[in-house]
Amino acid sequence: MRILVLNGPNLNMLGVREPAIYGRQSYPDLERYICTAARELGVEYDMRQSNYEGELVSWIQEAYGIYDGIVINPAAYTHTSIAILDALKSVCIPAVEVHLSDPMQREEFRRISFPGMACCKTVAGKGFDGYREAMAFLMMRNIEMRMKQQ
Ligand code: CA2
Repeated sequence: MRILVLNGPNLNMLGVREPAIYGRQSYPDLERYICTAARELGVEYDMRQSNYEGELVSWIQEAYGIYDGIVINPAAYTHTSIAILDALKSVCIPAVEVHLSDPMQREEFRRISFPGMACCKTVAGKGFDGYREAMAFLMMRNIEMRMKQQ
């Protein structure tokens, strides 16, 4: 089971500003967290962050045939990016949307998620643990799909 973990714009700034919303932990802390969670779950993963919509789209396209699942926090592109929605739809890889905060409890403009429309699950407001929950969900889904195919 190989999972691609994608993070959108400004998430590399974690821990630098807005600790009340996103916590005090940094992006390298998130990388360590994902590494530990993946080892415990027994999944392989790659994790990438970009401030560019097109780069995220390209990584999603390149995931086709390589990864069994995508965990994506599109950050601000959540609320604007039909390009990321279309990319997720085009590769047909099971995807889970993750948000550190709960956008539904914040400003009105955060209440729509375009990429979320192509995801089989959304985990929001659980901080780093949301990524672990997303990976565990994809792992279980993968096992169930394989059992059905037998
Ligand atoms: O809660 C989330 O994970 C978000 O995806 C984070 C995005 C926001 O636009 C979404 O509505 C919800 C923002 C990521 C920016 O992260 C920062 C980190 C430190 C300082 C400032 C921003």
